[in-house]
Amino acid sequence: MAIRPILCLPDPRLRAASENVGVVDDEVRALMDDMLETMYDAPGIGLAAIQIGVAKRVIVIDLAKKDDPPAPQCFADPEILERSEDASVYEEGCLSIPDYYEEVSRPAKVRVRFLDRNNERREIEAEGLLATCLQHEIDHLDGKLFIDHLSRLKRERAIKKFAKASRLNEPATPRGPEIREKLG
Ligand code: GNR
Ligand code: NI
Repeated sequence: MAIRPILCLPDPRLRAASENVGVVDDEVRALMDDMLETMYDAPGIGLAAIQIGVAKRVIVIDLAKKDDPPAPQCFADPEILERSEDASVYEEGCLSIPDYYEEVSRPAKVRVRFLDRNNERREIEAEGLLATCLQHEIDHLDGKLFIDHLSRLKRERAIKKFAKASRLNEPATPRGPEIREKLG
């Protein structure tokens, strides 16, 4: 098990589409374990493999409250089979977009087919935070981020904030460290 670095905006890998795994074997299980450890360390309630740079359709989620025992859930090759007409709004955040939170409206319920940690094909009907989290994570597998659901103005503000931060940290820029400090 290992905690792996989480990629942040504007890393282009976050925009890549991930590939199906087909079968949940020991290698995929090891990936799920690293993802859970990374997610708990962050901490977050969900993580998609691409957030640690692995372009495979694997997601982990744990919605247990702080003082309750852990309740890890692993999903490989998830597919949304059905979405409800009614929407629900949650304030979302993303470990790949640190310190940025906005309300997002999504279908309130989804039916999802997936392979579990034991490679068993399963189907769940999710609602509430699980429905939102599954959709947020499945978006990651398609290179989509929660800011893509916001107005263009809000999305561009968020992107701009991170573009600036990454320019200032870019070692290849001609700016010296003393100027970087002033700008930071
Ligand atoms: O930790 C997370 N919290 C969260 C809150 C509301 C909706 C979705 C999420 S997922 C996020 C972790 C993350 O970035 N997963 O991709
Ligand atoms: Ni996210």
